[in-house]
Amino acid sequence: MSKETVWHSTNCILCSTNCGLQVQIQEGHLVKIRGDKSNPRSRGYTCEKPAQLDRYQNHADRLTSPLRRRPDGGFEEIDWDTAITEVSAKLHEIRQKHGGEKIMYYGGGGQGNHLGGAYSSATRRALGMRYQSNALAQEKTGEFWVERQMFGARPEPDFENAEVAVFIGKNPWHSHGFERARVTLREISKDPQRSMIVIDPRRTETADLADHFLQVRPGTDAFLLAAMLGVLVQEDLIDHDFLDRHTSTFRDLQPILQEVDVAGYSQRAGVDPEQTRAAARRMGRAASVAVLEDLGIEMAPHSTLNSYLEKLLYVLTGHFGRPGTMNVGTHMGKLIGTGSDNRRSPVGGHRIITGLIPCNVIPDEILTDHPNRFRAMIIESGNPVHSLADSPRMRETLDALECVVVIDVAMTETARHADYILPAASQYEKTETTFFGGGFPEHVFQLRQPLFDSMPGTLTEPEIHSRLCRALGAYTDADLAELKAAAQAGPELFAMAFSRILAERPDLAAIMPVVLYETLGRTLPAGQEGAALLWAASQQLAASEEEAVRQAGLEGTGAALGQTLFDALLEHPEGVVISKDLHAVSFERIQTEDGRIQLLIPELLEELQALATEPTPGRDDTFPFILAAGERRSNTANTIYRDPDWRRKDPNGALRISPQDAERVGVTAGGRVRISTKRGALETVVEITDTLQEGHITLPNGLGLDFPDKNGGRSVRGVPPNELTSSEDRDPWAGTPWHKHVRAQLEACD
Ligand SMILES: Nc1nc2c(c(=O)[nH]1)N[C@H]1C(S)=C(S)[C@@H](COP(=O)(O)OP(=O)(O)OC[C@H]3O[C@@H](n4cnc5c(=O)[nH]c(N)nc54)[C@H](O)[C@@H]3O)O[C@H]1N2
Ligand SMILES: Nc1nc2c(c(=O)[nH]1)N[C@H]1C(S)=C(S)[C@@H](COP(=O)(O)OP(=O)(O)OC[C@H]3O[C@@H](n4cnc5c(=O)[nH]c(N)nc54)[C@H](O)[C@@H]3O)O[C@H]1N2
Ligand code: SF4
Ligand SMILES: [Mo]
Repeated sequence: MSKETVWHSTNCILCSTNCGLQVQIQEGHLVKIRGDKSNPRSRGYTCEKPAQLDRYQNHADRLTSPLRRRPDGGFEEIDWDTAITEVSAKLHEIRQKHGGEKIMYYGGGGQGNHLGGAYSSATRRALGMRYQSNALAQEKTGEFWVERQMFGARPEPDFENAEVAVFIGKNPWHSHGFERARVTLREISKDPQRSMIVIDPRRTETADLADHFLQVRPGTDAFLLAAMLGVLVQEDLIDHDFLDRHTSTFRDLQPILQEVDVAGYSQRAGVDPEQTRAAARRMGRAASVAVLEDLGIEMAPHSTLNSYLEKLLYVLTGHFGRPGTMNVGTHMGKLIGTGSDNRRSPVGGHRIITGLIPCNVIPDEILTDHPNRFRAMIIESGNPVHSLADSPRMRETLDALECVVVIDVAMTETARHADYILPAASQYEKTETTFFGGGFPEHVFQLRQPLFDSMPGTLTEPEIHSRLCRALGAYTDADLAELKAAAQAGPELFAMAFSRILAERPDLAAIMPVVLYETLGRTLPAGQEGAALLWAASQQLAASEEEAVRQAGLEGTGAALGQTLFDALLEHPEGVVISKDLHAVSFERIQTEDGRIQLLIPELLEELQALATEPTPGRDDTFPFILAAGERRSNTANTIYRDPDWRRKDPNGALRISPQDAERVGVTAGGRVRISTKRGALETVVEITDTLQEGHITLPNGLGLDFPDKNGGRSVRGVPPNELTSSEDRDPWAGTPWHKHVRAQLEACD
């Protein structure tokens, strides 16, 4: 077979579902792309977006040399030795002057690349860094905070087997968030025995398939969810037996929900109370319910409270620990940044959740003369200037730092503000993986193999971090000599030497990923050295979940089982079932103090009770519209595709508006409007749609990237949403932004 017709297994990196792909490659290009039927999780499924993945792999703004900022503001190419020497010297100097904790880490992985972030922990330890953040701290930290208190774990929905599927502020038709989303949505929609409940202000593609579509008024979900809980309690649709066995404080929660004014709260949310009742009854009477919340409630007022109420919905009805409900799976390694943490941010004292500083307060932690302010940042696989609230202020923030180091594959809006840019090999040029949820009861894990050699001038993140650690003096060849020899001698000897040496040498334990890379990694096939870290993750999973791993058909005990698992990952780039659970194990994985689900979060109960007296917002004549700034559409993929030509339909990412509003503003389809908020103003084209309610307008996410155009210059197509958002509009508990609820004004342009 000639090389051109070989199908290679890999996966899609455009969203956290990470569907398996098969691709054919030719001269550095991805030329054919299809779903991978041998991937045990996605089983051949894909959406329309990966067809264009060659635009990620090859484009005009790929970085191919380390760059250093010149005094005049431009960049100059430097060689890697110079880059590593200067970056490590500069960061070391900042550590000497201000302390390592004044260097902040941002990013560490996007939708498909988490090995870089895992390896960066070595560099962070070598520099004495203590603080980090990433995009999760502008969406999921409120939910994490709630889950940690209620379960000490992160339950995941089983829609494939659910009788009732509930989506709250989530449009899985476009954004996915679970495997084979469209297949499952269609199946539920077609089956008269099953139902779908969608809570969304816009009649989305998912809402069109729903049996119960609650078209909530933007930002009022807390009222609607409280009303649904009210129905459950007031009509006694509660699973008392479940609550008796797995919780202990329902009697304290019950009177609060008993008092909820179901009709009043529904009306406040713009929903007919009978619809609220019907949806709650459907949940209460179903044999199985699975629920998924997402940005529509996480990036809106009461965001953390919303997450709490959403979880109460399925707990009070006992939909946990069974097929078709919510379950707790195994984990391979840790999702980046999920360290347990009660710390506060060093300047503003903001709550740090799962180890992450809220994204929205990063500028406040830097743009100040407070002695604890951050002085430098390493930004890896993240584009905060574009993706975090208030882009103008993010630019000012980066410019205020003494040193910004960016590790990315592309010249991004963020990289433009760096002092040093270190170009990374792309996700198809190195071994890579993701630690996003792998499924339940079967957990599928996929370790991709490189499809291409690294683009000349680039290095993989494991190599970059290893070189930085060496330059910082964190290890020498002599330190690693014994482990290197053990790695050559075979897996058993390596496993023994590794445990012994890391126990004796805390300095090496601190940079464990790099130690593995330089020892075990060097014995792996070329391009796969970075997989070495998964050896440790495999050993850890085999030790902590031996039964579940063996149930997946992997053989051995102790370190031998870990080795079998690791070998399976290397041998099966299409993905491997790494553990298989019985549903009841979900209860054992609850990690609260008494092992029961905690129903009470006092701070949030106070916020819930305060809804009763929350004033209805008055009309805002300056900014009468509610803008959802960042909607997932079939042609958005965060900022992973930078080349705007990948969008054939709706190339400019139109602003969506209802027919009534369009008429009032005086704009017709394809016409232009000026959209302004308290933060900024920009012009864009409009799309008129009856899926939106009056007063609600939406802009896509990921638009407005700076890219070379056909005239040899550079241009920006579409609206970069965060030119319009403000960092102070955020949740009081988790600091998550209210991007779905930006007050705005529109004027027609001629
Ligand atoms: N096509 C595509 N898919 C993606 C991505 C992408 O860029 N493009 N990005 C991925 C990422 S990083 C994420 S986090 C997920 C996000 O996935 P989603 O959260 O599903 O995406 P959004 O479209 O941002 O928001 C979801 C819904 O919230 C609704 N909404 C707005 N305001 C409110 C409100 O006040 N209440 C309620 N109940 N709903 C509201 C919107 O109408 C929208 O339908 O998508 C992932 N998948
Ligand atoms: N207003 C508004 N803002 C939003 C949202 C919204 O709905 N509204 N959505 C938010 C959400 S949910 C998210 S998740 C964020 C996403 O925003 P970010 O986390 O900032 O980033 P991504 O666009 O996913 O891309 C991450 C970066 O990784 C780089 N990259 C790709 N592959 C590699 C690699 O192999 N190595 C390295 N080192 N870099 C690589 C890409 O070039 C890109 O710069 O945006 C958020 N911003
Ligand atoms: S659902 Fe997500 S991972 Fe799957 S093909 Fe579409 S964009 Fe890629
Ligand atoms: Mo996200």
